[in-house]
This record gives sequence, structure tokens and C-alpha cells, in this order.
Amino acid sequence: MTPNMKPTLLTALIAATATLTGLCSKVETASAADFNWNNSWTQTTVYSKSQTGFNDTPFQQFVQAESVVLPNSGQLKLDASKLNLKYDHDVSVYFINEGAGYRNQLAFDATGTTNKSGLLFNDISCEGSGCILGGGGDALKLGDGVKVGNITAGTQLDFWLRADGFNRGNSANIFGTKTASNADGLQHAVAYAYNNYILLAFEDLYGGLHASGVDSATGKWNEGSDRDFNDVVVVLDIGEANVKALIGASVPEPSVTLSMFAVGAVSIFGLRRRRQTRNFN
Ligand SMILES: [Ca+2]
Ligand SMILES: [Ca+2]
Repeated sequence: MTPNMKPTLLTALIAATATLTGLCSKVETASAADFNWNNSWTQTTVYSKSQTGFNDTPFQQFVQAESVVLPNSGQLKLDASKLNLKYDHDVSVYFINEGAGYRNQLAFDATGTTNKSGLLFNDISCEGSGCILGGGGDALKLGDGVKVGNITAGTQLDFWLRADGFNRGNSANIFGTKTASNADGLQHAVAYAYNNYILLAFEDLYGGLHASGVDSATGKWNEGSDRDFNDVVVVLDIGEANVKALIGASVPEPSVTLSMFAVGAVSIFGLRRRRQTRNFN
């Protein structure tokens, strides 16, 4: 890619994001602080790739290198807080990868014509080949999936990360897709559209890049965050029609999708060339 192509791609991406925002009128009022994590939730059946037929490989290229800050995280994304479904779909969520020492947990909630919430993954610790980081509970292999079930048109989906929730329980930080609702006031999720799926990636550490000590505004501890947004990476199957509706029917879909792909891929591959060697989450 030549340098003068980048503004064009960014412009296309920003236009797509604006279209997405315009399409989504529902106002979501839940916040990370008031999201009720139900400790009686248990892990539902985790299906292997051989059972679901899902192929995680095309998505691995979007997983940020470990401990490398994801630049422009607020810019290169769909708005993950506005995942409104326009069509019914039998929704699934697939584990792509994780680069975290924490044993994170992920939950969803659905509000609208379908109202329900639940645990997706109780222990997001990667096992087997392809994991960014090893160790932990060895609970998930790349491409493992869980079923959310049928979500009807007119429902907003949202997702919540409980950081190291497997170990910390109620004392863990919960981060959502809405930046203003997170205790540290920072973005903790990015989303991309690719191949008619949504890739959703989280940062699990509290506070700004490399911030340490107590956050005087909240009394919570800054955790020396690397802002790499690879601590939980999942793919959402909300259906091709819904993904296209989110991208925006007025924008030529292939070019927009390719633009997102191109920008994301350039950022990631560019960074991998100057990958750092620090090795923590
Ligand atoms: Ca991180
Ligand atoms: Ca990480």
C-alpha cells in the first residue's frame, strides 16, 4: 500500500462508521458499573471446530501482537456498542485467541424484542497450537464456539468482559463496549466487520497506556496496561444480512469491508515488524 492510499481508506471507514451510527437509533442505558454479572451462571456447552465447522484461521491475522499497543483504536472499528439486529438470527460466538495472563470471562446481554443475558465463556484461557499466550486454565481451543440462540429482529446485543473474573469474581473489573461507562473512562473494545462476521477484541487491563498506581478518580488500581486489545478476541455470527445492514446498505459493501480489512491488516502487519519483546498481558 502506498502512503497516499491510507487517507482514502480511512475516509471510507469513517463514512461507514457514520452510516452505522445513523442506522442505530436505540439508546443503550446499561453501564459497566450497573451490569449485573450473575455468579450463578454456568458454562454452556462449548463446541469444537469439528462440531460447528467454523474456521477461525482467516480471523487470526487480525489478532494484535502481544503487548503491542493498538493504534487508533477509536478510529478503526465499527461501534461495538450499537450491534442492533435487523433480522432474526441464531447467534453464535467463537473464540479466536487470547493474549492475557488473566483468566477472563465474557457475557452477553440482549435487549429489545429478545431480552436475555448469559455467560459465554467462563474461563478464557487458550490451549493448544496458535495461542498467543500459553498457561492458565487451558479451557479453550482456537475456534471453539458457544450458542447464544435465536435473537429476533429489533434486538441490541452487547458484550461484557469480566477481567480475571475466573479468579477475582465480584472484585474484578467489568469492561463494556461503551467507553464512557468504563470505570477508567477508556475504550476497552474494538469491532471489525469481516467475511460477514463481526470480530470483537478487548483490552483487559485498567487504565491508560503503562499507567501505574492508584487512579485518584476512582480509587482503582492502574494495571500498567499495554492497550493491545488482544486479551479476548471473539467472532460473532449475527448473520450476513445483519452485518451488511450494520455496514450500511447505501455504501458498496465489498469496498467497505475490504477497506476495513486493509486498514486493520496494515496496522497489524506494520506493528508486527517492530514487535516488542515484553511479555505480559
Ligand atoms: Ca492488554
Ligand atoms: Ca495482551
